Amino acid sequence: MEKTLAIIKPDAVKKKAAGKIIQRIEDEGFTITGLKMLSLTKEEAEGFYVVHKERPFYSSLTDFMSSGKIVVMQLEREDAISHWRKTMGVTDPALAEPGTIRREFGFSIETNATHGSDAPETAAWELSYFYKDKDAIEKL
Ligand code: 3AN
Repeated sequence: MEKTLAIIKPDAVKKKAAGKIIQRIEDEGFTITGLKMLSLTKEEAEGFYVVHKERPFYSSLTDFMSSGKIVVMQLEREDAISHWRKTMGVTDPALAEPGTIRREFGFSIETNATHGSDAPETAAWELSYFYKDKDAIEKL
């Protein structure tokens, strides 16, 4: 079974959509094998999104991701990475297919309700960021 990291972002937690999103995850056949609610500091959000460091939205994105509680999950399923990304829809909720989580619960390209790893290497790194070795970021 493949593993991926899913995050319910602060916008979706604030609008009380976390329960519906978790239900959808289970309906899609994922097994939730890790789940926790936490708040990221600005520095932790910067560490998580370090690949976007040079992007113009890095500062705003990391402010947003440290603006409230998030729900972090480890999901398992066959093709978990691609299936979770398909279930979320594309980054911009306005362009996401009807029926996807971002279309239903996202508000903007930044406040788009959920996160999902995009490849096996990223999934391994992102899971370790939250579930094993938080200091891994310092090695980057
Ligand atoms: P995805 O999460 O769909 O893989 P990425 O990896 O390109 O998208 O971007 C990571 C996060 O950065 C997105 N989930 C979104 O919150 C934010 N983001 C992406 N593009 C923009 C943008 N043009 N303006 C503001 N925020 C953005």
